[in-house]
Amino acid sequence: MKKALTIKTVVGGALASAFLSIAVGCGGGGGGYGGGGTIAPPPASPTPAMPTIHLNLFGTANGVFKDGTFGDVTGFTQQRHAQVLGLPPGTQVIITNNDSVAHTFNVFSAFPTPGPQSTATVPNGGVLGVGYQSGPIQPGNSTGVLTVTNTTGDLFIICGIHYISNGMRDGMIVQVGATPGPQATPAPAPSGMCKGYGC
Ligand SMILES: [Cu+2]
Repeated sequence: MKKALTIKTVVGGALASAFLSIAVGCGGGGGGYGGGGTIAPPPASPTPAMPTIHLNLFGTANGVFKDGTFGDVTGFTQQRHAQVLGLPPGTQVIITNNDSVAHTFNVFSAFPTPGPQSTATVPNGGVLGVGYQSGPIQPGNSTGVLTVTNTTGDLFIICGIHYISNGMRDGMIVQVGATPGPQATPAPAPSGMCKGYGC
């Protein structure tokens, strides 16, 4: 108010009145420019997205990551390209198939002997731990919300459809504070030719 009144003495007239009304409109909070218009509300705090495991084997952005513990892993990521998964125990998570064909997510305590792998659905009580089997997840579909096992350690993941044919397998580290591992470096696709998830 004080500032606006000072302006009035200098400028005078209708213009000063406009300044004065702005100052009043702002509640006298220090004046300043840009007042009188719509005050933008603070941005809504973004809702943290639920951790998501993406299935992608045939998309060109997938790649193969060579991991010291799990060997060559491919087809699974929490980011863009193939990587070892890392999740804290008890985390709620979903698995989404971002690929163009169906995949499964089968969990073991060690990689199984390659053979005819199961595509059966074993919900395991909604616990993403040893014994869980998603059954075929169609392209674009997701599982319901799963809870990562409370048992810490390494889990071994395969796709029951592409384990033998394409080596579609991964590791999943369950530890407090665990985060996903380094990502594969896919062969660069010709400009504009990258297809599928992670491009
Ligand atoms: Cu698969």
